[in-house]
Amino acid sequence: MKRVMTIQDISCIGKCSLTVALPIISAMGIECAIVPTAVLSTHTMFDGFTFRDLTDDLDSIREHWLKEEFSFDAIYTGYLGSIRQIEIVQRFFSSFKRPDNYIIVDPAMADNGKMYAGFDKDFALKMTELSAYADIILPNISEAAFMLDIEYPGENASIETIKEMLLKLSKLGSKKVVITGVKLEDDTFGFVGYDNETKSFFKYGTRQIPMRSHGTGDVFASSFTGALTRGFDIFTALKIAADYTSECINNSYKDPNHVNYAVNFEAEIPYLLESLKRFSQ
Ligand code: PXL
Repeated sequence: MKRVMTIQDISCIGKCSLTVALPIISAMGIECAIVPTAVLSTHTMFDGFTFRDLTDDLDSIREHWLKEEFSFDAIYTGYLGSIRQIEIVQRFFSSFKRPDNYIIVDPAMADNGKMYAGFDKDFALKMTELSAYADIILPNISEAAFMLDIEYPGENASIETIKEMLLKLSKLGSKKVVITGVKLEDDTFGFVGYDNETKSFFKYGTRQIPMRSHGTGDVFASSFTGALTRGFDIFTALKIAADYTSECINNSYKDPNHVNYAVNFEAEIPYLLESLKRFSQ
């Protein structure tokens, strides 16, 4: 059985980070080893959330895993709480990177041009440093702008602007760069990427649904990590993730009782599993 390590927080209520990554990756038939970086009562969009920092536990988890000689087919990082945590994550990468496994960095730190609570420019620059170790990075438009320290071009940024950002991001060192949450020319909504090895752009869109929600980046990154680990090539894995994320948003859009802080990703897990079958034929 394949095994993925994911390093991010537990938001007890919020349907993001580990409460998204663990069920999605497990449902895809992959063992999901977790490194919880913090425990929050909710994600940071609620007022008054609690935050228990687990930074001091992280190196001992890493050292124990090294001693046990655990090995991972992918390492996927999401929301990290501090610069110190990013430094520890770099040590996880050095300890567990293999020539044949993937490092996926989702620099989860901003949306709609604004950083999440508690982050600043120095944090963004440290996240930029982390991305140099990654095989694939998955920023949204806001995160890409913060990583490059440029003005946020807005959610309706043109494809030309997105491509310029991709080229700049690719210079940071990761093999593939993918900007998510992009409105494409044909009125679809999806991702645009750049392959630093073949020097080519790629993109894919699904129908636009007039709803934005929290946690969709985590749904995308988790299902992408799962599909990649299941053996799909990078572009197919990105497509599987984009289709699934779009179904989750649509499910919530149609459901008058959906919670206002995340999408119904649980209800669409059967769709995701069907999609794995469909793409493997
Ligand atoms: O979905 C990204 C995310 C993860 N973890 C925490 C968050 C957010 C987004 O707000 O607050 C704690």
